[in-house]
Amino acid sequence: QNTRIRHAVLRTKVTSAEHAASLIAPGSTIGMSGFTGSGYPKAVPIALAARMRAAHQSGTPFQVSIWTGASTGPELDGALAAADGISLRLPYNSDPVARDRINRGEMDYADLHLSQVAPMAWQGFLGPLDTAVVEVSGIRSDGALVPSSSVGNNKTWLDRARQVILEVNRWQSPALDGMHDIYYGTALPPHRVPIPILRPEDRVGEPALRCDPDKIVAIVETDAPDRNLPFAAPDAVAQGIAGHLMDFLSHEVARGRLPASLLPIQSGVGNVANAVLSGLLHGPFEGLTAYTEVIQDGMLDLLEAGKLRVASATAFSLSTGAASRLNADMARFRDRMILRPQEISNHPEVVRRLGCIAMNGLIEADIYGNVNSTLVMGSRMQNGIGGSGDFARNAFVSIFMTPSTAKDGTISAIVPQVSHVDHIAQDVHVLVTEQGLADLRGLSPRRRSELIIARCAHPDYRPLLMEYAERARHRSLGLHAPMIPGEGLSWHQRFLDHGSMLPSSD
Ligand code: 0RQ
Repeated sequence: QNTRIRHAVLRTKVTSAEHAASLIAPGSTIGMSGFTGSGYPKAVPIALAARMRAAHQSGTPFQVSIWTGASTGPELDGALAAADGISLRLPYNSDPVARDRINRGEMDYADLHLSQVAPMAWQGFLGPLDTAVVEVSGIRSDGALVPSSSVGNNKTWLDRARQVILEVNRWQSPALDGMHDIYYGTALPPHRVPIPILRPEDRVGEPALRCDPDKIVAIVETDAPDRNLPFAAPDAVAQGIAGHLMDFLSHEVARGRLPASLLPIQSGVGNVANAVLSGLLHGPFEGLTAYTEVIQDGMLDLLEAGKLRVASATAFSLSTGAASRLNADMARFRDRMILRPQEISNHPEVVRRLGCIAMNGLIEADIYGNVNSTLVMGSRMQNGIGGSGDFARNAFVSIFMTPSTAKDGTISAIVPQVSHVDHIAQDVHVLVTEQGLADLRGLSPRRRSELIIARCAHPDYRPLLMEYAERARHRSLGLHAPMIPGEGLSWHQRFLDHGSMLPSSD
């Protein structure tokens, strides 16, 4: 008795990963599940990569376009990129093998706002979607699909694809059933209506995904964990950033600009984000809520401690330990967590209505507060813009945070001019490093630059920035946002030429 596949006809479609992969044609476009290493297919992409390698050995080209939710795992992006099997990838990637290929110019990559991918697919200009390959945790007797540890763009892939391949992963907790909220009310203009989410806990859709059983051409059973990364305890720099942020939030509450339970938080992943969440764990705020992209270890801790009332997201992004803790206790957490499609978890309308406190990382910021989140030295893709733009533009308070230097101090995260802009100064309300916090709201560019240099820059770079700003004040064409065009990117050039943004002492 297969307890995960409870639909009799669909049970007859269970097959091997190799057979499922053989149904995918070269040159096709595939919508895969997966978001921040959760809920991505783990068997079919590997079998597809093997087919590609065999084809390449016999001199036959075999590449496909891959659309996902966000980052996946080595079994998907890693395997397909290593097989030179991806012609175009969208919308977000953190896989090192795929990243190298993107930066060597061997693979096209379209870096899109995560909330816009599904609407763009519906608009049609991305082209037709041939196949959906989606991991689910089970199939109900009526054929509805119970999502797994991420929802991402799965609803759209299942609706749009000509054929559907499912992976049913037994590793995922059966108690996930009932946690998700799949909203089917989206439409293209002129038929759009308001998204009826008024609070982070609102459920406005259905717990499972609809899919026409006739479109399902293969079902592969798996039993494999998500790409759960080991947990690194926050370092001193991350704790410093978290400390400044906690002071800022307390100050805002004291001034009556934020309620005592704050507003729904959105927080990225990684060392700094985890330190902030652990700051909240030990901080004074109670009855918190999250309207965010991912539920990471720190959020789970906050839920367990009763500090976080409810968390809405589109995916989990957990360490191995936290994933087993959650899987063992899913039924207890289920009512306080909601996973939604990413066009809803990141929807600008909802983010603006709820008044999220957005907290995102960055690569570099300039002295006026423009932020580069994606391109190292203006050209080397790190990951992608992800959901940072969805949240930053629409947040109640948009906070960007970073260590003040990178690569052992040879790079300043605060530069005269960013080498690429993802977030314009208007979308950056607060900038924070371990050095301090700059509240930029309502300030003119010149005042912003004074504050950013004084509060956020590393002491090794602060005098250089002050000196640049001073010279710009004398040589600039206009004095609204003083700049010296030929010098703005000279720090990046110095790093590329000499391996450091610091001027050499000889
Ligand atoms: O490199 O991996 O080689 O060590 O960039 O940097 O400091 O570990 O910080 O993990 O928070 O990532 C912007 C990339 C920051 C991330 C970014 C190098 C640094 C290191 C990572 P290594 P850190 P983080 C919410 C919204 C866009 C997506 C987003 C990101 C690596 O936050 O992808 O916000 N953001 N989504 O050494 C050269 C610089 C550098 C630099 C850092 N100035 N120059 N290298 N690095 N600054 C996401 C969710 O909710 C899921």
